[in-house]
Amino acid sequence: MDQINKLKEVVSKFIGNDADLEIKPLGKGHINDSYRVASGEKEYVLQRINHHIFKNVAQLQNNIQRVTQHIRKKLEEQGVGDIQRRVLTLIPTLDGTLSYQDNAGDYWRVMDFIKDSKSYDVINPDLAYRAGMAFGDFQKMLADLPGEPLFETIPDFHNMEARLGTFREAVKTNKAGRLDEVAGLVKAIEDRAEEMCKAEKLHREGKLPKRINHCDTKVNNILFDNDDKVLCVVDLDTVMPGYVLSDFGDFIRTGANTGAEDDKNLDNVSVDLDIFEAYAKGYLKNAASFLTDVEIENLAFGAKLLTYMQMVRFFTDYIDGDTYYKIAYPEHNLVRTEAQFKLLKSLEENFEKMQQIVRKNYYLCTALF
Ligand code: GN1
Ligand code: MG
Repeated sequence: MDQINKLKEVVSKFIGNDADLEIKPLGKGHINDSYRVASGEKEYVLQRINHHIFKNVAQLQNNIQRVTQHIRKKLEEQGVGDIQRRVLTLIPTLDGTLSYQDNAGDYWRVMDFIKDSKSYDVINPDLAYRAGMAFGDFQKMLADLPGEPLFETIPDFHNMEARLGTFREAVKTNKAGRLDEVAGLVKAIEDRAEEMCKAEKLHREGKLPKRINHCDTKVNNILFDNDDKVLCVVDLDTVMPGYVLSDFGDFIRTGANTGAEDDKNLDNVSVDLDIFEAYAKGYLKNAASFLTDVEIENLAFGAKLLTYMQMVRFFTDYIDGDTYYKIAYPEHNLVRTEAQFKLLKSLEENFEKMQQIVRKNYYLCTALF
């Protein structure tokens, strides 16, 4: 069966048969495969869930259902209009399950497509301010999610100690025989390893809490409407307990980078402090009321940590022979590693300035309480 017919058959498990379905590839995620599906006036997103990475699809989908239903309830209570564009809606299969497994063993899900929406890979301070408010609000809305803790869809996902453990294993094994050319990067990672495990240490000492985090706050995971107002936060696969500094940091890593995540020209890559400040201001506006002093003091550190963590993850995948991230060309993971390293150095150079920006904006917010 050709691919389109295969996709049509999958869609039929969710919405029944429609001979005139239109299906097109969508987005640029590194993990799942996404498609935009049109059935008459109705539009959907179809995704093949990467179950090599998300090993328990039922629990993953259950997390997303709980999170989106809780947010929907909050929005209804606040009297917000246009709710179908303000939070994701999962479409169950005709049998009532939240995902469908095909004969090949692949897992699929369908969501409503959010109409008249767009995302950005490059933003300005005004959009960053809005995105900051949106992620602050997201954490705030989920702070009182009832029931048991969310399932960890990828165990130790943002745990730096665990990531370094995997990295050191990869270095030891040198599976793809690529280590010789990249010894400088191994040293750069080891030189910073102790500092970067600070969050895990603070957590063990009872000084840094885990809250419900998005864990993939890339700039393009926020949808805006045609007037650039935030509609909603998407890509909820990794919503799970984590440190707020890590959500803060991942946005800065992607949204406040003057270059691309995989920029080949390292001169393009540095931190944009105007975007940093705008995001911090928006985020603190909604989050300052529930954050502890230790969390505030470590937000700017989060930007360094998440950039370092991404450098370690891309580099580990390069050393392993590219088994995790989708790549567009053979050196892609190495190029990504170098680009993250360049950003990390820029964040290190600007660290004191970032600390001052966070402190100033926190002070301004709390003065209003
Ligand atoms: C992956 O596929 P995407 O772009 O949503 C990854 C993130 C990384 C990101 C790097 C489950 O996210 O953690 O930060 O690539 N997601 C997973 O661009 O590993
Ligand atoms: Mg993702």
